[in-house]
Amino acid sequence: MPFHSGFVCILGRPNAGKSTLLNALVGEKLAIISPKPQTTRNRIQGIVHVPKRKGRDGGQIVLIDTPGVHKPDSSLGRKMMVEVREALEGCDLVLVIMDVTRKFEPRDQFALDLVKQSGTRAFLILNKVDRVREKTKLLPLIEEYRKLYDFREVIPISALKRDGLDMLLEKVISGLPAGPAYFPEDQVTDQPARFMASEIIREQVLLATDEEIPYASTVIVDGYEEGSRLTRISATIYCEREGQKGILVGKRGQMMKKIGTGARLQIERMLGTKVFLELYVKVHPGWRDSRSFVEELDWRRQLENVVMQQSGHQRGYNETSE
Ligand SMILES: Nc1nc2c(ncn2[C@@H]2O[C@H](COP(=O)(O)OP(=O)(O)O)[C@@H](O)[C@H]2O)c(=O)[nH]1
Ligand SMILES: [Mg+2]
Repeated sequence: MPFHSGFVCILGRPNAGKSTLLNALVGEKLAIISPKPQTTRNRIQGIVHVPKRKGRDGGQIVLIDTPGVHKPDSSLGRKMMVEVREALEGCDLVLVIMDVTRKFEPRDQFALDLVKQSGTRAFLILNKVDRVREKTKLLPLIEEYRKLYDFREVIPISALKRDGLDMLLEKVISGLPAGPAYFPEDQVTDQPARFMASEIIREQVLLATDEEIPYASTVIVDGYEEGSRLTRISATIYCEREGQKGILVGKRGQMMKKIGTGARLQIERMLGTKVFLELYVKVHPGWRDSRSFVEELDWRRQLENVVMQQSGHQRGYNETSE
């Protein structure tokens, strides 16, 4: 039996459950989750190793979680949509995920249009079926969606309760071409631990704050020293206004303490070491509209810069040694 592999992109509007599905299929928490829309800001690659079973081929799915499809109104929003388009490019299959507790809206059409433009094969994933008591209610919904796009499969699931995921994996694997394993068996993501730490801190900010703060906040890890027993991390939470900073710091630093403790425990679990976490809060007015700052937040870009600096350094050395 052949080994199947390929790139599979999860697409859908904000809050449909894309990141919950990625984490459930990979079996590890790679993407942060919150009830607030636009939690995911960059594309996240998770690797699902599917063992061969009776009646099912084995394979490797490189799953790509994306920011929610929306009409952007800031540099950050535009960058998020670039991430969506880059994820769609060159993937073998798209999982269009819809929240069955919500009505079809123009925003959903926008997601479908993106798939149409890409011309990629797509499955329709109806998520949150745990919230629907009578499953027969799904039938008219399925009919309606089938008219909108020629989906190869329609699969009802609950990402949260892990219902229907075996069926989904089976269909995805058989929908992928025969191919090699792209990643070693013990690897579940390509995200650097340093970036995942900043996301874990951002998740604590999202969970602990309300109104504008979740959207106006971002996190950059400034220092990261991993040891065998202790990892030292210093990070800055950026917000847009003094008032937001006041709330993030809290009375006598209470809020900072809450965010810091919550994040530290999770980072310790991820790394398997003790963590010493130092947090700062800074105001950066209008950062969401600063293209250069938004680019700075992109870990792929950060890595490129490191490589460029290193090769620049190398050139300098060669020139003087000649
Ligand atoms: N009831 C229910 N809630 C879900 C399910 N999947 C996701 N959620 C919730 O929906 C919210 C958004 O989930 P998230 O994965 O961050 O959505 P994303 O914006 O599409 O990545 C969170 O509060 C999740 O707990 C599901 O299958 N059932
Ligand atoms: Mg998400």
